Amino acid sequence: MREVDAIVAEALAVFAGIDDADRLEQAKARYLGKSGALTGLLKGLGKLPAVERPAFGSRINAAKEQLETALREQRSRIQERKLEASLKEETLDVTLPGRGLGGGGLHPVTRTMDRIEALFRSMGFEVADGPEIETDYYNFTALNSPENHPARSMQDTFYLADGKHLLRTHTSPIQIRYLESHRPPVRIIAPGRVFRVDAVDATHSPMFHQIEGLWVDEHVTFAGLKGVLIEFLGKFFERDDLRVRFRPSFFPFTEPSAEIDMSFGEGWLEMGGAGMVHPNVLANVNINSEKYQGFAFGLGPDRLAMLRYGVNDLRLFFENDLRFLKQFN
Ligand code: 2NM
Repeated sequence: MREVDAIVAEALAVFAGIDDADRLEQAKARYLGKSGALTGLLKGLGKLPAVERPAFGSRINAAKEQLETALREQRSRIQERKLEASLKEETLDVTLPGRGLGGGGLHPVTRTMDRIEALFRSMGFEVADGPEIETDYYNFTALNSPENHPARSMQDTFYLADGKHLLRTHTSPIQIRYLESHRPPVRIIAPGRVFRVDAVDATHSPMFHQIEGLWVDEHVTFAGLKGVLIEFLGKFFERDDLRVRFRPSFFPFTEPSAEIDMSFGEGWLEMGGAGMVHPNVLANVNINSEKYQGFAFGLGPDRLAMLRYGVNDLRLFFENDLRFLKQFN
């Protein structure tokens, strides 16, 4: 049997010479483990004369504690050295600026809508909003659309499965809702998404955008309508060679009605529709059409965006290919 002091001295020397955490635990097992050297001495305790046992036992316990303390110190020394080494090795300069996230940007149609809204605001129009899911009443009936009008067919309009709702086919329901809660003078634009059953090609999509305008007051005239639209188109396209033309047309909600055409240089482009609000529409929102008149118009922001940015295919706006969208920011 080896002397306790000799074992302790040996263990302390061994521990001090180890610089690896796993090997240190293995060394610990050799002295303090189940079949370790100190544990072996403790097992021999029973063979000693009874009077010597307490002193020997406490001597061994003191030795154990001494080794445990040495182990703790050596563990933290190993950890410290490891940290120092990795700090020396990994050069991390925390004072460098971060890489940052890629900057986002607004969609070209959103930018166009914002621009249109700003121009109409400068002419005294408020911006109104409303739901994309509508009822038959707000989308058609209140707008003087006859029960058998083809626009109401399943071929043209998306109906919800509940049989009560549809996806608005224009933003006019916003105007109706606004007129239910506001009295003239009313001067608003209603921008938003609209939905029609349409095959997708370079100029058609089942979802597109609209901005409708409405001005209701005493003495509102068709001449005023022409003035507002010519002013708007001139400011939007920033061109002094711009010509605007009003062609007779038909809409259930306006009378008279017109198509708005525009030209810079060759040919005419159809920009939207317009007209004087039909007396039946005013009656539906309890406005006396003997006293008040209104004009209304509808514009296609997707089309305006295509012309402004020189995009020849509407589908590019809704495919969300970043290679396309990144060019606008
Ligand atoms: C258009 C063309 C003509 C229109 C009518 C109304 C309302 F609600 F006042 F009756 N809002 N928008 C209108 C008129 C829309 O889009 C081509």
